[in-house]
Amino acid sequence: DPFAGDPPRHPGLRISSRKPFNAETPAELLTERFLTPNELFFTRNHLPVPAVDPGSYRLRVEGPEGRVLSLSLSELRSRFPKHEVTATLQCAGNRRSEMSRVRPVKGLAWDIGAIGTARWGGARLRDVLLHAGFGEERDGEWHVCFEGLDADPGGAPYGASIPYGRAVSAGADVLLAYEMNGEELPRDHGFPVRVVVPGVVGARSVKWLGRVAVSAAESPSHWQQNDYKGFSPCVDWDSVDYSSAPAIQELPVQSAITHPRPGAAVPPGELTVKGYAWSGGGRDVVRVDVSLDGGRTWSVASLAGERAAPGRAWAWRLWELRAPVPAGAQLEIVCKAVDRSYNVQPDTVGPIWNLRGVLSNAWHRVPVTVTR
Ligand code: MTE
Ligand code: MO
Repeated sequence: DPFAGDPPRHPGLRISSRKPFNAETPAELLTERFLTPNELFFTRNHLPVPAVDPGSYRLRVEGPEGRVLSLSLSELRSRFPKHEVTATLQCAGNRRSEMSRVRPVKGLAWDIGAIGTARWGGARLRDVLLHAGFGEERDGEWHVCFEGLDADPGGAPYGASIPYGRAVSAGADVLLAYEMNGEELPRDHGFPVRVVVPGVVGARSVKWLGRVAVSAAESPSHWQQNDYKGFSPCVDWDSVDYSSAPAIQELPVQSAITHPRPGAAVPPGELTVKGYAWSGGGRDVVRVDVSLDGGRTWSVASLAGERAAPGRAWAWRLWELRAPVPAGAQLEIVCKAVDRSYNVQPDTVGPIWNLRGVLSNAWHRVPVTVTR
């Protein structure tokens, strides 16, 4: 069993597959805290968790003109300043189960919990690339490719890439992280070193990082080339051409209701609706609208937490709305967020349906009964 060496997991996680291990944070726990506790943070593994010995671990960074940098964990910690970033990671497939209710899709049946927020600590990728001999600018199109130490039975590692400009940008805050919420990275989240690309789909934040290379082409990995792309609802498995669509990087604006849960019965009086909202690319969420009647009338939710520096809003906003609800009412609670660029969420999921069930960000709708 290639998964026999996987680490133990918290029993509170909602499991969507055991081998490889995939599990999400239960919705009601998502907004209990601004920072998601490590043991409850969603886990998205495509392969067995590699056993990495921190003493012999080396990160291979391929510099210009064939020069290779090999960094031990202690060198990564001591040679580069530690930088900390609070960032939300979201899987491209978060909320896929709503999409598969329209028509079946291929992928894990995530509810709203394939998202979480942590305080990540590590070296800036920028500092490591500059140390390896790369410059701030590079003419032409370049990509920084990452390889994990996890590999499929044929030996192909998990891999992904991001554009060079994002990788070297000081403002993009891309990390080679060795800490998560003040602790060393847990094994499921990439011990000893992972990439964290704030504002970008989780798939590019490569865990168990083994190799960094700069290339004129995007990562040749299956997960960069033939997965994690969006398509029209008219595209099916016979007609799909993965080379025709760009790899997902920055994610669209997203929000969801964590409390109450669909189908719940709530007492009459004052109801507190809670949820999260986030947008990709560092665009801050400027407003969350909530409706209790399926979108006919709206109220503005209050956003908790601090506003981030412009263009660097990497973390979600938790929000809350208190409203009186009459005995016996049938509510359809809806939320929708607006980001700094005035991007909004689509009202229904049908028109954004796609065969892989990614980018599912329609208004979140939660039917609830008020008891008598
Ligand atoms: N990195 C490696 N090496 N292997 C993986 O399977 N999964 C990716 C990304 N990095 C993955 C990986 C995907 S699709 C997501 S959404 C995030 O890791 C999830 O990170 P987490 O498990 O720490 O939440
Ligand atoms: Mo993902």
